[in-house]
Amino acid sequence: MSAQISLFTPIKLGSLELPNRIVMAPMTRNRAAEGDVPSDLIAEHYAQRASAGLIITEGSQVSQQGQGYPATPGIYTPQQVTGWRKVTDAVHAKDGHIFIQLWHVGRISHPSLQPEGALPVAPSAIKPAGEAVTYQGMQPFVEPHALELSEIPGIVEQFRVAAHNAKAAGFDGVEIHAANGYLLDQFLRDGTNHRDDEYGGALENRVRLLLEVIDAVSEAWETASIGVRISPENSFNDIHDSDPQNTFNYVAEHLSPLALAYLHVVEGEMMQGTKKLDYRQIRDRFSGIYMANCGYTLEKAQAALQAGNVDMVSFGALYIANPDLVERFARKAPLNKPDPETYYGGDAHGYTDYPFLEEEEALA
Ligand code: 8OZ
Repeated sequence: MSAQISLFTPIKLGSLELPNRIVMAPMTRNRAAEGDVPSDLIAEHYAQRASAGLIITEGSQVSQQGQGYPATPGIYTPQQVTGWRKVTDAVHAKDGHIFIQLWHVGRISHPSLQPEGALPVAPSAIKPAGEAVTYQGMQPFVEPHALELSEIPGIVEQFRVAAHNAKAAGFDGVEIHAANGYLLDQFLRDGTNHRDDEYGGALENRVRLLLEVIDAVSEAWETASIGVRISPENSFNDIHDSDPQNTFNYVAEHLSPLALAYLHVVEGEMMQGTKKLDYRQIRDRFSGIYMANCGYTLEKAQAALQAGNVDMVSFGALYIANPDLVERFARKAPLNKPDPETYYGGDAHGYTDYPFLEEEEALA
């Protein structure tokens, strides 16, 4: 009998030996303390989920300019690094593994969140449809400032410094957020990138900033500890590409030689859960670990692994409500239902108070 690969088959990720292929997906929860510092509550939340093969933190802005929502934790001040150190210590104390997601939102911000009320930055001066989430409530997006060629090294520098900070904070690796309509994705997709310099137009140019960021991050981390997240067809944050299959086949092909930790792919429309592209084409162009996300269940994940379509699977909403998702999957136990009312902001309720299976059994 040939052993079938399953979610419970260990996997080597760079120098890490992960006990399973179940990943906690990065999720914004807006619970950082004053100064956008990760708190003890955040440390408890992640430590509760340490049995995941890998935890990827919520997006952590690489600068104040990179912030687009209230109370998201940063990775650019000494206090934030100290806060994240508590998180990594708490996860490591439970034998978990944790990467931090490095995030710059680009145009998905608002002057009220920016240093000195400045305009958010983007590849081109194209205003997103919709509203920004601010401390004063929802406010219409503004037309962003199109980055001058001379300003682009400053963006790369923000990621370089953040990568060093992530090392000081004790993470096992970093994930570069190039998905979901944020800055790096705004460069990749032609709906938001109308530049006519070496960062726009041809695919070779649109992928340039991502490659420069990876290069800068690899000053602090070997590439085997750097993951990249993309979302080829996700329209969240009013983004689109005229030829997503070709664009992201190209991205996968050009990331492949870098020997990254993994390529993390949001397969489909994040909010609707629909899927149109052929993700096998992307997977086949990337020689490293392919991590899939978007609407996977235990059954779908096992089938995708066995078909050879994926190597690891990340779970979002299921991880909000089930700190012991690994055990629940292993025992095919019932799952707690997440409450969308407590996703963004608030306190321990809906964050660290979802029950573990053993607590439920003790009460039964
Ligand atoms: C939902 C709400 C706020 C942020 C992403 C960081 O989509 C996010 C995000 C999602 O990557």
